[in-house]
Amino acid sequence: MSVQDLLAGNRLALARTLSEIENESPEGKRALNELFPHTGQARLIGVTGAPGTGKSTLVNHLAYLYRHPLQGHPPGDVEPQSVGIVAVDPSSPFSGGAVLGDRVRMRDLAGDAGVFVRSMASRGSLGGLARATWGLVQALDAAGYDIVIVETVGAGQAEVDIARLAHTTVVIEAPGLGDDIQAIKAGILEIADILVVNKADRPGAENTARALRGMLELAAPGKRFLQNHAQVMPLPLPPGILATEDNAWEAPIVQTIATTGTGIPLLAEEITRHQAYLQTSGDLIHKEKIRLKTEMDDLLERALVSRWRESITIETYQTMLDKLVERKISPQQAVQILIDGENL
Ligand SMILES: Nc1nc2c(ncn2[C@@H]2O[C@H](COP(=O)(O)OP(=O)(O)OP(=O)(O)O)[C@@H](O)[C@H]2O)c(=O)[nH]1
Ligand SMILES: [Mg+2]
Repeated sequence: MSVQDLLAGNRLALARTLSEIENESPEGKRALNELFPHTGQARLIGVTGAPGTGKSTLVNHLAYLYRHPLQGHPPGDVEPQSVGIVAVDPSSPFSGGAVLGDRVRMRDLAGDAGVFVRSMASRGSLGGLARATWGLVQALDAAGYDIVIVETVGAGQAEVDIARLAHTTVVIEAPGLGDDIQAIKAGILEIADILVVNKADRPGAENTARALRGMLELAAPGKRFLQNHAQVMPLPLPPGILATEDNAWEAPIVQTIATTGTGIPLLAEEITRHQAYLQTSGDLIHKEKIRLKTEMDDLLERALVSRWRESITIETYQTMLDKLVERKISPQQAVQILIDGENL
């Protein structure tokens, strides 16, 4: 079972490699190196939102639509697209029996060779989760899935980071959760390329949509910035494209009923429109650069910390901690000494 098998479309090889990547094993790391030149082809869609807003149900319908394009008519996709799904979904994993039994569509997807679903329990550090998700997405991309969808529970910065892996980020709200305000707090609106008000069959959907529209209008018009942590990068436009408010992407608001599939073709249409926008505006190249920079920086930080750890003994570290507690040195001085490797 090798990377070659994975590239040739062997599902078992893919499943095993995904486990190695998730465990950050040496085999997993090796596989990622070998797979990397084969990545960069898939369309990456992030779906995030508060718990229970209907993300999994919606992702299923969306995947179903990509598999059966003639029924739902997403523009541009006449051929069925293969779909890889990563669900970072601790509360209701895709593989869970109850969830599977719940949904007809899901059973339809289960037997489909053009669909690969991987759910990942949230464990360990959140940074580790983002890193593992990145790896899984790269493997599915290299395995040739046309579309890779990542579902995360939008709760904090780590989820925002995970969502940032995507070319198109879909943020899901539902009426009556009172989470439109929370969404702002979590910085989630900032990352939304498309906003969905799911559970449009429930009362209050109109109000939620209206509240979101109000918030979007309050936000700076003409979003010409890609946010990367605290750093904001202005986007130099490719030649021939003028930075006017006309060609800036404005996040549309789509109302859906994920349980019946209502509104999903419209959502697919908006996703296609956003991805066309990324191509023509030059944002795709910038997103790609920022994505790769984020990953490299993260790995660099980890590598430097572990290299540093190897360079000092636990005794040195402990002594420094003792001095700190005794208030003989300040935390800044401690760090200085530990990094410079000065004798104590
Ligand atoms: N009425 C109604 N219920 C919905 C709709 N979409 C999803 N649900 C229900 O909402 C519940 C949660 O749906 P999920 O798809 O599991 O939501 P989720 O956002 O993936 O949940 P977590 O992964 O646990 O955060 C399920 O009982 C769904 O059947 C909808 O459009 N209308
Ligand atoms: Mg879910």
